[in-house]
Amino acid sequence: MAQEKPVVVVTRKLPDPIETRMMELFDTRLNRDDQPMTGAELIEACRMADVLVPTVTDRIDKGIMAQAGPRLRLIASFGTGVDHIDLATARERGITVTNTPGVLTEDTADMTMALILAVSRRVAEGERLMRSGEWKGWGPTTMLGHRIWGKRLGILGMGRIGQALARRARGFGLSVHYHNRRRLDSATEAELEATFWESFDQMLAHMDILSVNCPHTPATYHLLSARRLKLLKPHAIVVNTARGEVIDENALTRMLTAGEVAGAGLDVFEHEPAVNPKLLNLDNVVLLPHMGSATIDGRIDMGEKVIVNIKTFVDGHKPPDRVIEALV
Ligand code: 8YV
Repeated sequence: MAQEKPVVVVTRKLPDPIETRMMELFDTRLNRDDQPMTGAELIEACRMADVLVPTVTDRIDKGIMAQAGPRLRLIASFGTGVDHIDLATARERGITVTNTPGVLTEDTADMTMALILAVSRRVAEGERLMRSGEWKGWGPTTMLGHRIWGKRLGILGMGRIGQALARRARGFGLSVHYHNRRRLDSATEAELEATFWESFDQMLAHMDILSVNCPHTPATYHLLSARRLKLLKPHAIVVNTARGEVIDENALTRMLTAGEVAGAGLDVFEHEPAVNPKLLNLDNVVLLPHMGSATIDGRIDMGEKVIVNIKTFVDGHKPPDRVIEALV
């Protein structure tokens, strides 16, 4: 790899300045029409590439990696979550994996706050009413939502995004509660004025708003199971800008339909791009197409991180955003 430029296969269309820079630096193969790759195309990409740049829409599982060529040494994922990559197999096969942490934090926290407001204050419903042409004018008891000031927000997963959400939430008068594998250090906890709940179950039973901000791992799959969703108060709302798999989507849909959960703001889904069709008919639900981090600024920052990770790797150094280091 020292003399020749490494072959870098990018699975989706990235912002123009990123693609231009990648073309200058590497022997880059772009996906100009942005069609997600089929399994066969991904296998072909893994065979020919020194470096693969996938996104959340590419499932790089054991089967795909088993057919990778010997030259594939780095998977420089364009995104923070790495649940679409079989990390154990990558490690066994000597493939380093990197991601793009940190640069999506503020945008995703903004979108989480937007969903909390949209669900509580019926923003999407009001907008639909205006566009339907059915609005009959102001009324003292029409379109009433719920005040968020003074309510309790429970954050599941107090990493970068959870903490950025907590900072925003305080400005909106919410009291911040959280459950996390590890408790924050006392200085951060004090700065965020956040209350730690060791028991997720107990936290659920006391919250008005629950926000999911943890990654999807085997340990967090369906963490919000039917049993746990039942612990929520009936007036509680659930917001998810992390990964659909953390919530049992069918159970949540049933409970929203039955009025056992008051509302939900969902940016992510268990089987993307499929969405439980029953959700589409519910007025108390705001649905977004996985756009929590979708700002041009964020996408360029992500692309720059991908470039730094590849460049340091091909120059023989340790890339900064290693999720795993290869075993061999
Ligand atoms: C990204 C995300 O847009 O980075 C993540 O983990 O969920 C998204 O915000 C997507 O993953 C890009 O691959």
